[in-house]
Amino acid sequence: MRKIIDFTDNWLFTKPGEPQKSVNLPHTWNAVDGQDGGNDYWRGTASYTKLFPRPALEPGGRAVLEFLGAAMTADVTVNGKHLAHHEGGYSTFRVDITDVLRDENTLTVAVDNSENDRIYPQKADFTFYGGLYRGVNLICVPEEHFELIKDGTLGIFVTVELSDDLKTAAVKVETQHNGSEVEITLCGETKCVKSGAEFKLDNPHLWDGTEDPYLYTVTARLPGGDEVSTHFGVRKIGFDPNLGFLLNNRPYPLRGVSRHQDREGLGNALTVKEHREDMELIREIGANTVRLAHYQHAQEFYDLCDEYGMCVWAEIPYITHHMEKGRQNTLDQMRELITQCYNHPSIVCWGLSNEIAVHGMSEDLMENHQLLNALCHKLDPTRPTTMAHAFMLDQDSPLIDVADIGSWNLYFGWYLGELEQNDSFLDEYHRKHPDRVIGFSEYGADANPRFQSPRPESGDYTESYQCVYHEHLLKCIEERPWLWATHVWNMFDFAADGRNEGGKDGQNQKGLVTFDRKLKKDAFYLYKAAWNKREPFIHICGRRYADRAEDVAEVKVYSNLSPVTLYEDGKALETKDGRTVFTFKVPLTGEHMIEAKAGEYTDRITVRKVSEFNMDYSFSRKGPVANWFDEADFDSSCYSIRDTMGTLQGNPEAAAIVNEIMTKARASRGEVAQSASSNPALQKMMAGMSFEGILKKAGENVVPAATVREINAKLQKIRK
Ligand code: GCB
Repeated sequence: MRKIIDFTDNWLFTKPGEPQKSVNLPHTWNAVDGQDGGNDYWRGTASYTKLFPRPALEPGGRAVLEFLGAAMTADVTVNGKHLAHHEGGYSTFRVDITDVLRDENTLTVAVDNSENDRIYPQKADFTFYGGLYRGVNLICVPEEHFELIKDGTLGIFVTVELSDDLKTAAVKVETQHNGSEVEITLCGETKCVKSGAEFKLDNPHLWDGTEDPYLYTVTARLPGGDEVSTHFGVRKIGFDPNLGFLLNNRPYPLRGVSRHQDREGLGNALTVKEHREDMELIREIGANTVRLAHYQHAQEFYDLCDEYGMCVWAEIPYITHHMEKGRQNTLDQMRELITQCYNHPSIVCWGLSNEIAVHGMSEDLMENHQLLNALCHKLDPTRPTTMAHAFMLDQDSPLIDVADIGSWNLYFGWYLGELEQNDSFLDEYHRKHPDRVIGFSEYGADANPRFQSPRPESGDYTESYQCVYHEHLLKCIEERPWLWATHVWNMFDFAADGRNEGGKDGQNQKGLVTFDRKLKKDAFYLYKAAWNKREPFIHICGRRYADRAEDVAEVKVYSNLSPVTLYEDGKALETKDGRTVFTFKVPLTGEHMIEAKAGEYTDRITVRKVSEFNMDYSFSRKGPVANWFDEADFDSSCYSIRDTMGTLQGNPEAAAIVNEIMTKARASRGEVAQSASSNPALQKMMAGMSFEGILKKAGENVVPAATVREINAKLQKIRK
């Protein structure tokens, strides 16, 4: 019999310069400083020590320690003997300690998250927590047992081949063990074989996404009593340049979110409770896919994805910056990811890398990708490989062809450019590469729910702009069913120690839900209205925006119902038919109760008319920027600041005016403007931006309003 002893409690934790303390797992030493951009978090080597008695073993039995996640590097010592060194903070690894056991044992794990040039990730927009942050077990197995050590394997692999008509499935079960035969049982049928068996299922119950994620269980048993089991799903996945993703032969556009695993106050040291809560929120929004970024997540989470029918993009942390010395580590992390996650029906692809070419291409980088890609195909011929590309990557780059399918991270309308450029980028790319399977792996905008605006602008960190942004992006993805998957960046705010912006230190606030999971931002309800078909609801946006200086306020309602009626102080203002987003104009005079109703569902907020904009709502504490050119009417037969850079550059006279001001602006700001000259993708992106947008982003300090007026007056004199 296999015995699993939980090693959660009673560890002695030693961090240099601090008194020893006792801790329980899961544990990270960066639970607090990892989310505080003001103080750099601690990266170094700390150790965990645990005393334990000799476990009872059958004659010839083995005792194996299981580490579910040690970030980022671990050295395992038992009774003074160094037994293992493991690199990579996100995968399971196991260490056989049988030969050094005594009656009383001392286990020490030195865990290191310090900077180096070999182990991924080293440069990325998230905190690299250190610690034994998942859990540790001692597994005791009989002499004859399933493999435990090799790449953290479970010792059982299931591969399903489903016939084209979905009527029959061949289920191949392979096992790894040191015995001479094994009994494999599936659906009441037991086969006694050397290591692998094939079962046939007629009319199998399919694993069919969120609607019906049916799971089968297969068990393997050795005569000596060791036993393993795994669940699996019977499903067919397909990827088509025009139809997008197919599940069980039908188009099934994957629409969902990305998830980082950490949480406020806990860092990455989570329990099943937190994983379940995250899954509940992802289910509430109605997503059918999760990108588990940017590394291997806890097995519990992949299990939840299997259980609830989420299709998963799984990846390793080969991100942002290619390291010449990191090749072996990418291969190791990928081998472990695939070995440990192979049986999860939820996983539909393996992500090789994320925005890896942003610091430039090299032969070594290409070779690294080719090796990774070949490794994935060797270990798993059933799933395609993918990559997440930054928009700056040359669309003809040979890197794109390495993976089977691809995906773009686009932030037009947030970091750069106009919202519409997301649409045009994807359309042009699709047109130019009709044979490529294209996804949209990241898009998002930061929002601190404290900040609100009647005039939302890109870069203002308001909850209001996040809504404007996602309303556009939702439409963009709805109109493009050929996108095999789309993932909002991100479902949850997460720790990014390098950041200090938008009123919070050390956080990326692109989440639809806050870092503590307590507040669902308005944009959460936008997606819920579009995607959640199970739970009728209605939501009024702007509940944190109580003081309003406008005479007539815009009130937006998100709902999966229609029609929606808006009431002010009990009086019906208007009823609207529609889908997802319902926008109303509400006159304000004092304090008002605003109520929205659809059938029996209702939501209400209170707003107050105030004379001046409440500066607490503004991150910059300047209030919403009212530019004269927002309201102005320009002669459209002549050039104006409203034209795109590309249009303006097309006329030599207009170009001269624009270039003069851009040269000046470049001197004070504009990394983008500078690098644009050498990067065609950036040049193209700039050409699609309106001059007005660029001037707004540059701000008053760089180009004063009077100068903008002057430039515009000059442009308006040039006929198109
Ligand atoms: C990206 C990265 C992701 C960042 C995100 C952002 O492209 O892949 O790791 O967090 O952008 O918010 O800037």
